Amino acid sequence: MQSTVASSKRSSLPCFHKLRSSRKPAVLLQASSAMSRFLAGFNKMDQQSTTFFADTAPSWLHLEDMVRAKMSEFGVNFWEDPSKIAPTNATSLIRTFGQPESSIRVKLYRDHSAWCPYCHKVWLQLEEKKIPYTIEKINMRCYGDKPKSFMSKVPGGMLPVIELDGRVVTESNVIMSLLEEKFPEHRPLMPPKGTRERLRAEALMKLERQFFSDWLGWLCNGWDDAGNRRKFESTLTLVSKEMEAVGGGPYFMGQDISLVDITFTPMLERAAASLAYYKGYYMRGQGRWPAIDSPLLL
Ligand SMILES: N[C@@H](CCC(=O)N[C@@H](CS)C(=O)NCC(=O)O)C(=O)O
Repeated sequence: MQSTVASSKRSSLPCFHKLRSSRKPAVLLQASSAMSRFLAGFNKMDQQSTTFFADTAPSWLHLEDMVRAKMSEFGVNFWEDPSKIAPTNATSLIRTFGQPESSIRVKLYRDHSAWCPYCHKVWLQLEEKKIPYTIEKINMRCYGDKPKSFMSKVPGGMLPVIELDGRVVTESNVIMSLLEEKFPEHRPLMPPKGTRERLRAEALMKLERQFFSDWLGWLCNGWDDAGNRRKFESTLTLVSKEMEAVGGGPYFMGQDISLVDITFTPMLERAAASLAYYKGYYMRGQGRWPAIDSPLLL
């Protein structure tokens, strides 16, 4: 097998050099010797049918080049201060967007594993608007009791929650409207009140609830599978058409991202994954809903 671990040049990346050590961990050595024994036996049994394969995973050096290319694409240095400057990731606990920490007014309580789609919406909004914030991760109930300090603030225990200037706010839609209202200088994500665009954006938010209900109506029910699937597909057709309705998209409101996209994205993403897993159904890539196939919706 071709080795893909580049060991000649020492990595300048923090942590990466540990992975490049030429010594394989014991578990890998055991696995590779078991594999040799297996292949030897396999070879003896049937010389003709032995299959060799190449390891096509990119080398560490190639991965490093890919990271560098992304850094210049985003215009940021991921290694400088990952939690503050780089694009967010599931381990970020503070996001300042280059502002002083003393300017942070928002604290987001979200679930540990980034499962909760409602937390995901608020998270996307904070990122898109570049509002500085800190994060406290709270476990979902299925992992046990939530911390007392959290329950004393939010007796219902539901996520997401934000603290804005120390005030506790629950319910994702309430939180999102409040963030729009309190941070108007940070990229507005809703059209102004009283406009036709605003009415359309509000109607699309209702369509998201319809999509959510038809997705779960199919996913979670064993009865009338064909009927529930048809209902889901007809709502998905509506969603896809709306995504292209203004100048062909790519966003619901046209060229710019809005709260409508932020509201739909966590649900579309989870619908695509869960239907593939539980129903063997591929929502994306059918060519039937071009907007849903868009690379913007990863
Ligand atoms: N209507 C609420 C729904 C939030 C919700 O359902 N949150 C779930 C997680 S997805 C939750 O906190 N469940 C409690 C738990 O499992 O710990 C909102 O929009 O914020």
